[in-house]
Amino acid sequence: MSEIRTNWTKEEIREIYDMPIMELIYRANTVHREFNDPQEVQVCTLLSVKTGGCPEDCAYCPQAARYHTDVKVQKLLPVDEVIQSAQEAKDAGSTRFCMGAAWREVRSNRDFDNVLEMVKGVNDMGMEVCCTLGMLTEEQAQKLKDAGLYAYNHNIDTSEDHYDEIITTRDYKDRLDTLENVRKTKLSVCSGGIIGLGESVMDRISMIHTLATLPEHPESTPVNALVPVEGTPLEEQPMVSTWDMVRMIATARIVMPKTMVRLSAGRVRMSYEAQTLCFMAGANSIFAGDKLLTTPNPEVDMDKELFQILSIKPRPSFKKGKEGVHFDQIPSAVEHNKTQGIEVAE
Ligand code: SAM
Ligand code: DTB
Ligand code: SF4
Repeated sequence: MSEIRTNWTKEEIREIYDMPIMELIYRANTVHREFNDPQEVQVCTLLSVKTGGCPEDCAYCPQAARYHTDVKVQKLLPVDEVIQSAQEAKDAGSTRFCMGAAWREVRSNRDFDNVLEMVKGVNDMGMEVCCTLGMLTEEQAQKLKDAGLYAYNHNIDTSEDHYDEIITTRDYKDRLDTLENVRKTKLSVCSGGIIGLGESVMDRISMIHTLATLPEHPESTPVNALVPVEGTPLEEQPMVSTWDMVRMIATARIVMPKTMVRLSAGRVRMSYEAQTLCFMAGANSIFAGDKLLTTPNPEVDMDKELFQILSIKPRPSFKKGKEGVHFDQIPSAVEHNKTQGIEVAE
């Protein structure tokens, strides 16, 4: 059995990233099979519950108020509308529902109280609930957890060195502090980044190194390919190649064997064959639904067809690792799985 290590060096990670691509995919797939069911892929749905008007300056983001994009500013959605969307996502086969807000940070106010209601409602439906709301204190993380949150997404986005080229309105340490606050409450941690921001290969290695040397690996790591949006400073960035996505996913899989590696933004421009290579390289999670937060994603029917071709089965909610030992913190959801006839080991 390969070891779970948090002491990787950048040199070791670079050696993995630079392997001949077929060797890299083979190694990543071997690690993947050791720790995960290779036929199982997690299906998550994203919903932007508060869109646009964000005060931050993330150079990739269509929701930053200072850039002139087509995104229409929308205040927080009503709770019942969000629950309705979660129900539709569940009916379409999603087991994780991720709510995103174009906020710099969580403010403890009426909007936050409404988000807590949304979390409670979606958790009661038996879905894993995830939020991505910007920076968070430990106290706010605890409130979310108490409401039934399962995971919190906060990306480091790129390397510490490249970070200042992309975001100036908060620093790298703020991001790591939020991850630490989330970890302290024992919420599941989701953190990854984006490629195609004009970073070097060493920046990519450095980003993976930061994630893989956290005291505990994130339970999920999204690998996003930049979706260049007109009006943002990165609108002219060239398309990320499939080979680069495969290298990132395979490297993340090898150094963080148990982590759910999510093939995230950018899938809309990938063929079935390109996505298949990503699954072989160890990706085991996707966002489904024809929209991410504000940009397009493949049609649900296309994903269904791809899953059929590859005999992939969606991963049930609240499952932890290959053996299917589920998280013990949300009993109502566990009960739900049983009533749905989803087999989970106790
Ligand atoms: N405002 C919160 C924050 O920044 O943490 C949550 C929402 S934010 C949109 C979530 C993540 O989406 C970002 O950290 C970034 O990794 C990703 N993202 C945003 N725009 C993107 C784009 N154009 N292409 C790829 N990923 C993007
Ligand atoms: C993540 O890493 N990717 C998702 C999710 N976490 C929140 C967001 C992708 C957003 C892509 C641009 C958009 O649709 O606005
Ligand atoms: Fe705001 Fe998040 Fe977009 Fe940055 S990534 S501009 S914080 S919504």
